[in-house]
Amino acid sequence: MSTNENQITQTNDVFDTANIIIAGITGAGKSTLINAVFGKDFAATGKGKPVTQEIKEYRNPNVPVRIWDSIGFEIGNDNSGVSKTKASITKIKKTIEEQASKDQVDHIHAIWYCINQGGSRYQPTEAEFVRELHSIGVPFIIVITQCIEEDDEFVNEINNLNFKNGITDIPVIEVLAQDKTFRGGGLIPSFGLDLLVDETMKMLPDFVKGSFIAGQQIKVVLKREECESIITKYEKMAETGFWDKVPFINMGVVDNRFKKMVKDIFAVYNQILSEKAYDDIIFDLSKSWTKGLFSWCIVPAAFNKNKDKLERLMSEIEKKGADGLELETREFKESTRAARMITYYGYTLLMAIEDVWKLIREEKIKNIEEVVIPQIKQRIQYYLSGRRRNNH
Ligand SMILES: Nc1nc2c(ncn2[C@@H]2O[C@H](COP(=O)(O)OP(=O)(O)OP(=O)(O)O)[C@@H](O)[C@H]2O)c(=O)[nH]1
Ligand SMILES: [Mg+2]
Repeated sequence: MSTNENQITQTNDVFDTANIIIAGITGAGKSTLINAVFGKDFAATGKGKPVTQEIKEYRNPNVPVRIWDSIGFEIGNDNSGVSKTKASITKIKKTIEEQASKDQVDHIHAIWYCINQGGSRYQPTEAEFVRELHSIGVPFIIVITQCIEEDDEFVNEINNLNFKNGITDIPVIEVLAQDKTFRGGGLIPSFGLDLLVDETMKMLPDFVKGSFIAGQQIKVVLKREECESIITKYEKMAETGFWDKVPFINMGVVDNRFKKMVKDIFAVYNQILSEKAYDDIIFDLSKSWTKGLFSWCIVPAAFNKNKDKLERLMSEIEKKGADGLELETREFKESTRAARMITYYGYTLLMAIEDVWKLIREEKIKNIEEVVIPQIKQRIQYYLSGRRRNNH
């Protein structure tokens, strides 16, 4: 059991990282963007003065991505007419060169250049800056940040200036990294991050694509929402008479619809497994039966015996997002019991997949049934065992 946990930690230690430079003037929203894409607290945010004059490298032991944030980045001339643009370019170039002199996994793999939609327009000096950096050959994306609306005119302006400079291959992506609230109570929900993730994926070298997928949180959130709606769908079906009696042995064998839920969840992760692999996973999920965990569904008297354990497990899952798992009433209808089981097993599977997914490399996904599934099965056992340690 604990070997598995060690394995997962070790896998993470040897992860190649996807390395990205984020450039853009103070207040553009770089830190906000980094945190939105790679997880909260990845970079410190705050209005005002740059913290240092140098480029700052962010690492996080749990995220296989490294970010170089160009703090103190400036364009234009200073009071005495000296080009700040040049100094900024020099700093960023230096970082790229330094990294390029190291291992391939240390190279800078992409540049996100941020421009605040509400700030100044795209100026020739800025276009010049972009041209200089783009010419180094590192994949380059312009991110229009803090967008309160889609502004085609602004996008065209950028494309036109770039075109004049002979650049036709820089994607321009409009993003609102964080919901924007207004004093009157209005709210614009964040948008565009999924597009930024997609565009970046297209441009990254293959060997760090897996790290980037694992590190970014956007598609994970999208995947989770999709899986939750799948679980809810099956839960609703169960509640409205999906089974005419609560199945008390292997649910997948009893009812193909349960297997279909498992298949649907894996499909969200772009995985189609062999029938045997689904059966194995369902068998593992059903092991909680033999431990008496769900025997109360059939024998209500067993409810009292297992109530504490069940409540603990259910509240654990509730924290992860499942709703309405109250165990107050002892007079569940069979359909309600079936629905609770669906939710419980659905979330157990989802949590196990998520744990493993964020730590695996792309080449391992290619070997899903031999390498990934055993790890997922071990995580299922871990969650079903009810012996959760507070180590993360
Ligand atoms: N609601 C909302 N606020 C944002 C967004 N992006 C930036 N902000 C706000 O704009 C301010 C500046 O954002 P930062 O992310 O700190 O900007 P930065 O580019 O990292 O700035 P420096 O670190 O000074 O270079 C902060 O108050 C953020 O909360 C966004 O997508 N949505
Ligand atoms: Mg910042």
